[in-house]
Amino acid sequence: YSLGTQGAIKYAIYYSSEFLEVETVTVDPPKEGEVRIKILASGVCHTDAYTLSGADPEGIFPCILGHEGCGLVESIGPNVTTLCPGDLVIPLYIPECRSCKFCSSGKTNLCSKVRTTQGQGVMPDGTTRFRCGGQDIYHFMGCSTFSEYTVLPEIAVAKIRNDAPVDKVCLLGCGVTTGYGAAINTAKVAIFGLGGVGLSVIQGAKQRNASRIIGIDIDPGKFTLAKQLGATECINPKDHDRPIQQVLIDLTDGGLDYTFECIGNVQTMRAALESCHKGWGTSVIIGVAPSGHEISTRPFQLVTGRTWKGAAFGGVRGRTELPGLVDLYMAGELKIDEYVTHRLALNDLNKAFDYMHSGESYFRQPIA
Ligand code: NAD
Ligand code: AHE
Ligand code: ZN
Repeated sequence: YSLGTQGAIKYAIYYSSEFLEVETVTVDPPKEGEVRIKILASGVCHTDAYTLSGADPEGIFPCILGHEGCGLVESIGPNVTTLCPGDLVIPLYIPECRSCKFCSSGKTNLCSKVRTTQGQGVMPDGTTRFRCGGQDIYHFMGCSTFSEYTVLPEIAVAKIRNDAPVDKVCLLGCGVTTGYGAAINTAKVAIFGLGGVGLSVIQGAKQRNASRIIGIDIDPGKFTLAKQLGATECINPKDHDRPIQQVLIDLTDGGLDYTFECIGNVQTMRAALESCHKGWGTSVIIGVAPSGHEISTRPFQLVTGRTWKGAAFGGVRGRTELPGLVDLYMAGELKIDEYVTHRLALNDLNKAFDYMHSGESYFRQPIA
């Protein structure tokens, strides 16, 4: 490929009606404050499947899906000061502008600088950088990593060390960071759902010295790796004839300090809240529930001191904190290799979704 910045033709993939198709897409050069990235590897996340299903109110088509990638900066637009061609980077669906109300608050990672246009599938100037057959193609979650090239605002790109293996650290672009970052220093925790996100909560809890880490899943095939990564015990709700919250309350002398819902099911969200200890237990919603589904519980659960909250991207500020997570991985303190089950070429992307849906894939499939 020509790596010049003058509108080179790049190959990419975009969603068209019912399945993903590989198409030749023109990826425009980066404009002011933007960078063009050569994507080297990308994972497949359930949130891609959620949007592909048509259930995401923010799904705009045709678009290029993918938001869990890693690649090299290929070219930079005017006034980009923090990135250079050749930098190894991870695209961020939650940017970090360091100046908006949210970034300045120090209370959240939910930067608002480009959130409106990102949700509309376009760059901050309101236009798209992708075209195919004369038609505009939309961006997805500001990342569109199922493409050999993509364009992002500088504020939505985390620069990482150049010796990191791209087919592993791409998973820090979403699932691993989401779980690992959400864990906090606490004693007794339970994790509902032992996919890539839940397993990463387990790793985070272990690293923060949780005394008891209980993994919950209806698929006992998930228990071996969960224990290897730090779960002290695993429970299959199907093995019990009582609601899982009752099982957990009895097992933990009144309930957990923290619970994490990593499934995306409003029933297990309720169970996770109600498994918390009276007076101080906190439940964190991480799973993305289908559009239109709503959570409920008896208000008494909150009156009696439980807290219900949620987290996106593990509360992690990407530009500041992702380089440190890459260092942890390189030092062997954060496991990622264990999550990789398949390596597929971009042309086989539909197979990656099939593996994910069938459960054949434990976690995500980097697309080399
Ligand atoms: P996954 O499908 O790999 O894992 C989910 C696990 O839940 C599976 O092991 C499954 O067997 C188990 N499960 C299903 N129903 C269950 C039930 N009733 N009780 C117990 N276990 C049950 O998914 P994942 O990749 O780990 O992602 C989990 C969720 O997190 C998804 O909804 C995804 O969209 C969401 N997500 C959220 C964020 C965020 O920033 N908040 C980021 C990434 C992913
Ligand atoms: N558009 C969806 C929202 C889905 C959602 O909650 N996304 C998470 C990341 S999931 C990654 O796999 C997120 O970052 N949310 C914060 C934000 O600002 O979008 C819907 O249902 O409307
Ligand atoms: Zn994701």
